[in-house]
Amino acid sequence: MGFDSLLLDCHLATMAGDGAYGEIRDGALGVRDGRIAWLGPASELTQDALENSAQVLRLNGVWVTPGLIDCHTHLVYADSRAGEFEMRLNGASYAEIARAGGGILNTVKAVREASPDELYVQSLKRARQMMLFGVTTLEIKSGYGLDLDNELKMLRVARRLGESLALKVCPTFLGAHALPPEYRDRPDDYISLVCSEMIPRIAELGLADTVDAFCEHIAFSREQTRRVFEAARAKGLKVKLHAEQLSDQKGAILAIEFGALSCDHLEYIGRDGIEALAGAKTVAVLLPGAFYFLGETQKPPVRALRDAGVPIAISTDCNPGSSPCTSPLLIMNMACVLFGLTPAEALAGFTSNAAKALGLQDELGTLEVGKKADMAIWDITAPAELSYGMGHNPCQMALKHGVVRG
Ligand code: DI6
Ligand code: FE
Repeated sequence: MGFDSLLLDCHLATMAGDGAYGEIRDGALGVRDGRIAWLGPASELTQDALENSAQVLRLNGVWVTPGLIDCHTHLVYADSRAGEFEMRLNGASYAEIARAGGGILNTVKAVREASPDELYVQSLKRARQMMLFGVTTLEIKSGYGLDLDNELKMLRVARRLGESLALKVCPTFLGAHALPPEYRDRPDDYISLVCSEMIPRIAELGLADTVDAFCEHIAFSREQTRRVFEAARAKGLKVKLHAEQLSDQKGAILAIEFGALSCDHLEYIGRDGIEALAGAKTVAVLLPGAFYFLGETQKPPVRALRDAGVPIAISTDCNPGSSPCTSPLLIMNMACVLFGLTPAEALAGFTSNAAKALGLQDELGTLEVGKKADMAIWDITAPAELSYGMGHNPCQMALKHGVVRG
């Protein structure tokens, strides 16, 4: 029996099995019903498969990887924050700008003023740029609305992106991202709103399956974060956390207590946090774009995480304030150069481990029989070239559920 699609004349970086990349040189891959039905050395293909496949893609010796998964983004937003970039280069810090009512709150103002269509059109451009880099799955957080209607508006825009593009969108509710101006000096009241109104409504509408929070001295405390997680758990939603980005709040330890999918940033995580991660299934998501863009000097403890066997994902953190970036490949390069990841770890960070960070490892993230046939095709001669290039894009095309994306 033939396949719906057969990829020939290519090398596969399966990101599963033996070797850093799970390489199969001179490989072939067959797709049936949107899933990988067979893969292996081309020499082992049957004559029947060669003759009876509906579509045969001859790829001229390029590399095939799992479609990239960007597991932490704030891609839905309005307007840029180039003005703050200038302020920072004139001496102001990110935290100072935030305390003065700028930063995240500037984007909150812009998002509140934007119509759903405006927000969609601006975000669509960024989603399309990501897709040009072989991204097939994208997490998108809310968190620039900070009231029920505007958080719902953001989550609906995220859903609309997933419906209109050949892209899987995983929506996350990040109501506890910053304190909105109308709740100034009343953070506990705002957290009550998040817990008793926003989370139940979003769960009821099915607009997000995961809840995130920003546990930081410029955002919310560990006790406030705990309340958010309890409300999420009560509605059967999963949790993850912006943890230890600017200081060690012991947020990761709390998140692990709630079975978090991931703890993200982690520049300031302590020994106790690493130990907690070591004993958990939680993924460490590193965001070198924010580290770079904010001129941070404290690096996340990559070696300790690696030695502890913690799965490491990486992500663009695409957002207007700390990482205005839509290139996963640039982030892979930064992860290697700035954090010391190997190119194979960087690719795992955008594939197999990114899938784990979203709880999608049974469906996505590696090239294995039975998984969804989401793939990116690269004009490179070795997988390390993906991390090696700076600001390049060798992506030739991507397939979503086995279908070549236009
Ligand atoms: N940490 C970040 O890096 C982003 N959010 C967060 O909690 C930044 C968001 C922004 O500055 O707009
Ligand atoms: Fe973030």
